[in-house]
Amino acid sequence: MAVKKERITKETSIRMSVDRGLEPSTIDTGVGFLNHMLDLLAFHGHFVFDIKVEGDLDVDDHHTTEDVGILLGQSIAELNEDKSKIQRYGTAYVPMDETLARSVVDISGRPCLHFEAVFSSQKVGTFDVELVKEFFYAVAINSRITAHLDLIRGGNTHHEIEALFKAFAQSLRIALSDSNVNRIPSSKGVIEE
Ligand SMILES: [Mn+2]
Repeated sequence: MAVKKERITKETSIRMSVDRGLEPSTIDTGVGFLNHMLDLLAFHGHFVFDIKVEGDLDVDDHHTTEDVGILLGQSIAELNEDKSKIQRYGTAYVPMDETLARSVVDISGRPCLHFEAVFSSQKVGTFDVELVKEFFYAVAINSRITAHLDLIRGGNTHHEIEALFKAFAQSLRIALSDSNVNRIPSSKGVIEE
């Protein structure tokens, strides 16, 4: 069942639908590079996104990027995956040519982001590279997922960011995939919602 959300503030108006699946996504944030990264995230994470944003891009890309992260995190949290069926942990290393990124996630119910990436430049096209951390922070906190993202080897900045998004997507897909064990993957017997 798709999670549908709307969020309207003085900075952004966002309409978003998030589902699991392999169908193509429809993404229009008004920020080309962010569209590209969200498309990768959906594709490699086995998500279907329908996202439409009207943001204050005359200021910069900050509010749009952060608010999409907030709503995406909330939506992922509300997908209501059956916790007794999921792997819970996911690890992925993803190379993008000369660059290498790693993402390790825990569907823990305990929001936490460790983000370590020294990017080779501050802009990709018109996109502020510092917004990558803001995006992942918003997703992790609002989805209540623990995520450790590391850029292990850098090079081209577009590649660096793309590798991080693909690694995060892969790790999330693994963590949400079927464990084939009908048991909550916690010795405590419960994963906080
Ligand atoms: Mn690319």
